[in-house]
Amino acid sequence: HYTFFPGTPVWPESRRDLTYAFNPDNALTDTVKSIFTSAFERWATVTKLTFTQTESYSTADLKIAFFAGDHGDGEPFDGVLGTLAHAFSPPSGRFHLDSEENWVISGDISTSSLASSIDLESVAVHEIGHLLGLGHSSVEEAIMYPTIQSRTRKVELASDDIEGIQQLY
Ligand code: TQI
Ligand code: ZN
Ligand code: ZN
Repeated sequence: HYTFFPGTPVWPESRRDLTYAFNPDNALTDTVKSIFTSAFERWATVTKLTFTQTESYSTADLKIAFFAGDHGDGEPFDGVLGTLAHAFSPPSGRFHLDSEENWVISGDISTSSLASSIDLESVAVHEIGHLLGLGHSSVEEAIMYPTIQSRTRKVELASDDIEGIQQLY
C-alpha cells in the first residue's frame, strides 16, 4: 500500500503547473532530457498536474541534477550502485542522481552487458513520485516499492501508485 511523507506535504493548489529544469553544468543531451519528459508524463496523465520544461534552472520548481560523491546537501552519493538517486518531498523540488551509475538511457536493459546497469527512466518515475509527495509502497508491483531488481525496467504506474497520487492531487 502507498504511503505519504510525514505531515503529508503536497504542492499547493496554486502550484499545480510545475516547471522543471536541468542543471546547466551537466550539459545533458536531448535524448537524456526526453527520458525525464516521458517520466513526468506518466504522472501527468493520472493527475491534474502539468510539467513543463524551462531553460531557467534558478526559477524552476523542480531542479534535476547529476552529482558525484559529496554535493553539499548532507546526502553524499556513493559511486556505482548503493544510492542511485534521491528526491526531496514538496515543496523542495530537488532531484539528484548519482552521475557515477551506469545509466541506461535506451535499449534493452535486460541484455545489457554490465551487471550494474540501471534504467534511468525507472529511477526517474520513482523519484518524481517522491517529488510529488509519495513515500514508499508495500506493493511489489508499485513504482514506489523501495527496491528494484537489477537490470529491470519498471516504468508503468501500478494501480497502487495511481490511487496514492490521486489521493494527493
Ligand atoms: N534512493 C532512495 C529512494 O529514492 C532514497 C531514499 C531512501 C528515500 N529512503 C527514502 C527517499 C525515503 C524518500 C523516502 O528510495 S535509491 C529505487 C528503488 C533508489 C531506489 O537510490 O535507493 C529507485 C532510487 F526503488 F528501485 F529501489 C530509485 Cl527506483
Ligand atoms: Zn543530493
Ligand atoms: Zn524511494
